Amino acid sequence: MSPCRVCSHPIREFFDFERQPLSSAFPRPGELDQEYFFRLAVGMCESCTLVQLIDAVPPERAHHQGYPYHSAASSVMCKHFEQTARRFLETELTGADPFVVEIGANDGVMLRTCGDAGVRHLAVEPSGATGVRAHRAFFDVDAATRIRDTDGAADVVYAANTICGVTDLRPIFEGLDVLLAPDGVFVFEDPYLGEIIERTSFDQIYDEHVFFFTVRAVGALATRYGFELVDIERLPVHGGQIRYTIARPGRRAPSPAVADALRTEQARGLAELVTLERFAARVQRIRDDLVALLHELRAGGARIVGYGATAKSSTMANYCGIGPNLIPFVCDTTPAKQGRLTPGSHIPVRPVEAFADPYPDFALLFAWNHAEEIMAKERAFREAGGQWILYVPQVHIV
Ligand code: JHZ
Ligand code: ZN
Repeated sequence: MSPCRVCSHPIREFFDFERQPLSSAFPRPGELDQEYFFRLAVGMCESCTLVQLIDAVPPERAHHQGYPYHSAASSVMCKHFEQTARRFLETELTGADPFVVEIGANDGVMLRTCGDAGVRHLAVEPSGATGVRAHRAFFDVDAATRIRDTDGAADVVYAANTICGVTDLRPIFEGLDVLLAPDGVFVFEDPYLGEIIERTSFDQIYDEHVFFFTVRAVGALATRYGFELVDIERLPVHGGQIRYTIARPGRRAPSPAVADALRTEQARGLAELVTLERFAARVQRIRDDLVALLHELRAGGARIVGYGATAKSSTMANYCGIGPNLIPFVCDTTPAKQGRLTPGSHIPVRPVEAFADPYPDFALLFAWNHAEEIMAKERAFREAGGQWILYVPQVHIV
C-alpha cells in the first residue's frame, strides 16, 4: 500500500481507472507515440482520511509545455473571479496598503480586478503567463522569502484549482508561514469530494487533481502544518467546490460553517471507505450506460459530437473507451487544443464553428460543469432539434 502524502499512513485504494494519459496533453496527429500514460487510481488515507491519487505523474512529466487551459474561456468563471476579488477588497484588503498574492493565477482575472482597485498584487506562477505582475516560480519558502523581502507580508494568499494538484503540500504551508501577515488568510478552492460523490462526477479524477478535499481532511491538514481552518464556503463553479479559509491559529474565530460542514460530512459517511466503494459501483454503471447509449444511437444512424475538450473528459473517454468511432470530433474554443487530438482517446478537436456545420443529432457535453453557459449560448442547437447527452450525475438526455 502507498503512504499518504501528508501523514504517511497507508492509503486504501477504492478505484482504478487503469492506464490514463496526461489530461491536458493534446497530441498532434503525428505525435501519438510520444504520449505519456500512468495508472490513475484513487484511495483514502486510513488515518487522516484524505482522498488522493495512488500514483502521481512525476513533475518533469506533469508540467509539459504550452498548458492549454484558460479560465477566462468561461464568462461564468470570469464573473466568479471578479466577485472573489471584490469580496477580498471589501473584507480582507482594507488596510492602509494591502497586498494580495495568488498561487497559480492562470488568466489573472482575480488579481487584475484587485489591481484595477489600486491594490498591490502578485502572481506566483512558473509560466508567468497571467497578464499581471508575476514571480516566476513554484510557491515555497524560497519564493515566499523573496516576495516578502520585496513586497512585505501578504494579507491574502489565494489559489483556485491549484492546491489539489500540488503533490507535496508542506512547502506551500512553510511558504505561507513566511509570507502571511499575522492576521492574513490563505484562501483556496478546489473540487469537493462530497460533491464528487453526490454527483458521481468521477471525471474530476485525473492527473492534475491529486487530492480530493473534505472539510475534515483540510482541517487536519491545516492543523498539521501549524494553521487553522476558520471558514468554508460552498461554490457552485466547476461542478461544486469548497473555498477554504485558513489563518494562523487563534487569530480568527472559526465560523459555524466549519462545524456544520463537519457534521454533514460525518452524517454522509464521507470518511468511510464503504461510501467510496458505493461511488465506485455508480461509476461503473455510468460507463456501461453511456457506452450502451452511444452504440445504440450510432446504430440508429445518429450523428454525435463532443462539446468542450475538458481535462475531465480525458478520464471519461479513456475509461469508457470512447474514441473517434463513436464521437468523430469534439469542438472547443481553445485555439491551442484545436487541430489536435484528445489525450489517449484521439478524438479530433475542432473550433466551435464546426458544431453548427451542420448541427449533429446529439452533443455529448464533456464540459458539463459549464452546462448552463453552453446551453444558453447554443440555444439554436436545440431549436434545430438537437439534444444534449450528459453523463453526470447519471447518463441522461436533455
Ligand atoms: P473546464 C481544467 O479542467 C484543468 P477542465 C484544471 N486542472 C482544473 O482544475 C480546471 O480546469 C479548473 C471549453 N469551452 O473549465 C474551454 C468551450 O469550448 O471544464 C475548455 O477547453 N465553450 C486546471 O479542462 C473546456 O471547454 C464554452 O462555452 O476540465 C472547459 O474546461 C466554455 C465555457 C468552455 O476545465
Ligand atoms: Zn493521511
